[in-house]
Amino acid sequence: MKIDKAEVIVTSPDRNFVTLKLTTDDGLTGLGDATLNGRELSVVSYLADHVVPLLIGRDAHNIEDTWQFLYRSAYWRRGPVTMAAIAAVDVALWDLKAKAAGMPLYQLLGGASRTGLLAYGHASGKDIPELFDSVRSHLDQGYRAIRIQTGVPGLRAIYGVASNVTSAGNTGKRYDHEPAQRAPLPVEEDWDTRAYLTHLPGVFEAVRNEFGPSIPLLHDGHHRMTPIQAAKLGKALEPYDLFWLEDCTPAENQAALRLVRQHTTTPLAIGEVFNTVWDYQTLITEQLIDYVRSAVTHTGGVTALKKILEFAAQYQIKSGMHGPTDISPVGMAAAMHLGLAIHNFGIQEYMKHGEATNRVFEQSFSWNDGMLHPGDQPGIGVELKVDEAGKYPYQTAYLPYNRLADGTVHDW
Ligand code: GCO
Ligand code: MG
Repeated sequence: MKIDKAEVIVTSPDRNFVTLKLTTDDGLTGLGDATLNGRELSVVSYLADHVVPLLIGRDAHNIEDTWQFLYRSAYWRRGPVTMAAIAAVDVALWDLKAKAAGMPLYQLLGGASRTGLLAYGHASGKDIPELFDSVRSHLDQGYRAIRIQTGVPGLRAIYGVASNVTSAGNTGKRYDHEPAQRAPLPVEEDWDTRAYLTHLPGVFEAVRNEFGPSIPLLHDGHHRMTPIQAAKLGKALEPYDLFWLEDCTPAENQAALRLVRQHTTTPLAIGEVFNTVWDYQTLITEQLIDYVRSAVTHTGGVTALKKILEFAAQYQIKSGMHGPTDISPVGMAAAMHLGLAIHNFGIQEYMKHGEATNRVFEQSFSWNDGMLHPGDQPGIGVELKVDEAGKYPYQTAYLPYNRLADGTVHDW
């Protein structure tokens, strides 16, 4: 099974997606997601200019060897662009191998360890009534676990708050800035950590009073706090029994989590911007986190993320794979197969893609009663409709960024 053709396909149905499509000499095709939100074209160039020429003629069965070859031979290791490119090759090869075997990918990863994957969705509102409507709409859609984000009094649009609650979760247009702003410059938002820390515990109190103690609730701090602020927030949220507090501090300083951990029993999730096991070394070995947030798409593919999650399992740390709409249906499918197979699955983030995206990517996963299942098609179960994809050319898009009241740029 030799690789005959490798194409990098860019399409922008609801937002930009980068997909690698491999075709073998026996006519099988495999897909991998290489979407790096807001920096998509760097991965396109990395793949098309530097990786595609290396793939032609290679044995598609040798996944581990290809992974090691792409990682080690480049000399310049790690980084989001490199690891997204390697991830795309890796997932496309797993898709091919599973198709060749006539099995869904999860079977090759050890078979199913569960019947389905608990998923969480994103509820948000500029104020509490709007947030409650959004929570209700997510419960109606079947979600059994819900992330809670709200506006903060005195601040304009902020991270994670949808502009149109009724459409959240089914159009792909979740927030004011989603899809990543299709504009030549990034949108500026404002931020005030003190106002946020004062406001948030009351929001969780209100949600628990309205919706009861049993529903798992999550929150994303999006890297905005210092370690001591994060420790304070974790402690303040303890009465509301969160499933997790995500990205409470900028994740590149692993040692910062020691301080947070000493002060709170609120479970911690980190890692959507990480790209190798080295980003987790201290966090895992010192048990400073409870959930690994890495996506297959940004962490070198199934091959690499499976190893990270097996390492984490030795420390009773579970998976909580990143799954916003900027992970394409190809990346989501790969995550579902991996999540079904590993022992230490925790939860899967799941935001529904828009209709145009679903027309471009034909999918076979199921969503029933708050649980995801990748389906039983051979491979990962996603096919790219090239004609549909061609209708949506790339559009310049940026994520927003934020500044404090005095104009200082803050963490995004
Ligand atoms: C999440 C994330 C996303 C990111 C986005 C950036 O927890 O889902 O924080 O909303 O902001 O993926 O590309
Ligand atoms: Mg996040």
